[in-house]
Amino acid sequence: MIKTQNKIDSFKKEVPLDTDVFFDKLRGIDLVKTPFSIFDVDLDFDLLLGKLHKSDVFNVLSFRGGDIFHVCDDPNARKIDYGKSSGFFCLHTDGQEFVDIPVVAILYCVKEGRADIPTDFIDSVDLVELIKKKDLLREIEKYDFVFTDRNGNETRRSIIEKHPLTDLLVMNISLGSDQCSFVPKKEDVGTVSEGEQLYKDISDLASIEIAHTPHYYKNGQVVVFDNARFIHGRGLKDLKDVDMSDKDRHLVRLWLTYKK
Ligand SMILES: O=C(O)CCC(=O)C(=O)O
Ligand SMILES: [Fe+2]
Repeated sequence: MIKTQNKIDSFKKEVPLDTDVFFDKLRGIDLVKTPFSIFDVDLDFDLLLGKLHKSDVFNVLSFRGGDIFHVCDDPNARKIDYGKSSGFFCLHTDGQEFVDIPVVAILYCVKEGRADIPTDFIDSVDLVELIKKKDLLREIEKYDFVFTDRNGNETRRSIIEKHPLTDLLVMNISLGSDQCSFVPKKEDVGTVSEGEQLYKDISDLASIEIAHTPHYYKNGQVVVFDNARFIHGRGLKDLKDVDMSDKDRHLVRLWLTYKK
């Protein structure tokens, strides 16, 4: 199995960068070679957003009308509003409701809180390899992945897809979520209950057999990752069954696509 850790070459402490320098680094990232980076930044978020909007490289993808999303506890949130709760958050690709999912995802730590609840990352390329090794590819091909948003709108996509920037096969999905399912492509090729079982089996493979890389935040840290390749969640490996919560944790999430 390919170990995710080997591909993360910037798991090193850096002197805090200022916003201009961080923006230049962000612009210079070759996401194919470096799908995951961590920076310590003395960040002026408005300045960064202004630069991104003027950039010839990126588009900022808005979510529910805003450019940024505050990942922090909100007492009025529903159970499935993971980003607004401080508990467990299942494995997912960000922005599944978009046809072109955000390729670059940024998580910026405003407040680390208790600092022992990580965002856990897995490489979906590892998951595809494991699926091939277990001879599950043909079974998977009978089904589509369906994501149902909070208003009941469905997004349907292939379970395994070609990465938008490379020929790698990746998975842009959520696993272990009540909002998602594997649905037969055609009635005569698979059944609903077999699709449900397969979804559960793949979720188990991803949570147990694939290497997870946890990232524990420190204030001011920015994680930049290839969201078309890495799947992530909160507190997955060790904390999943614990009643964990961190009301002081505050991240800011930002999504980018590349200009064509
Ligand atoms: O809080 C985390 O660790 C992850 C948050 C996240 O994945 C999201 O808001 O999309
Ligand atoms: Fe996320």
